[in-house]
Amino acid sequence: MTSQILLATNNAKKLAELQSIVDEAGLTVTVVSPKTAGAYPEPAETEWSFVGNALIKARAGVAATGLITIADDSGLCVDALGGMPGVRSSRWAGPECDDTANLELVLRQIDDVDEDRRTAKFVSVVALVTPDGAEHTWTGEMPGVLATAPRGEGGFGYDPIFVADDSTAADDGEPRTNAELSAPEKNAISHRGKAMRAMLPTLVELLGAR
Ligand code: ITT
Repeated sequence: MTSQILLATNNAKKLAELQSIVDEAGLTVTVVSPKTAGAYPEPAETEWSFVGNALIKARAGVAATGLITIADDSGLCVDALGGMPGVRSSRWAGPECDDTANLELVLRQIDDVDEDRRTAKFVSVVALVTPDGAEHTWTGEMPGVLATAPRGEGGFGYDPIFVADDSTAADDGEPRTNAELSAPEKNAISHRGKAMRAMLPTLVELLGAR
């Protein structure tokens, strides 16, 4: 029997990333989104930690659907900005702003920062909450540096300005941003890929026990 789990995200790009990681692991599980599970009010992300916000999202999903629920809270932590935007990543340029406005603001804020100090990391916390109230979290990180201008069309969010330490250069030797990687290349080294893969054994165990 195929089990259903909920991925509590309204970010379509994130959903696709999470879905492909579950698929790659060969799990016989149908992953549903809040849209298909029956929309419920999006909870406010009121915590100042990735763990706190990931748990808020996963708990809301379980409460609304009764399904085992996975949620991700993630963001970009820039060393020269004291670790911000961090949990504020999706709203850095204001509540109504889009990915382009957010990344342009970060670029302006570190305009005068020397190349060797433009270090940053993506962080993802994946939370899994079960209908009987068990809660688990896993953290993944992707260190890298910030480019001086956006490059590439793939990914989402801050991907066009982020060059991961584990990314391989293009054929001409130029470093590639996350937005210049294929989806499988990004998943293999990403913060969310790492956290999700760490979560899979627990998911397998839970589904096996049902
Ligand atoms: P949900 O809360 O519905 O999952 P969201 O996009 O609002 O969707 P977050 O609150 O976790 O998700 O905010 C994550 C933000 O961090 C996201 O909007 C991007 O700006 C940034 N971010 C996270 N992971 C990223 C990635 O892999 N590539 C680029 N930017 C990323």
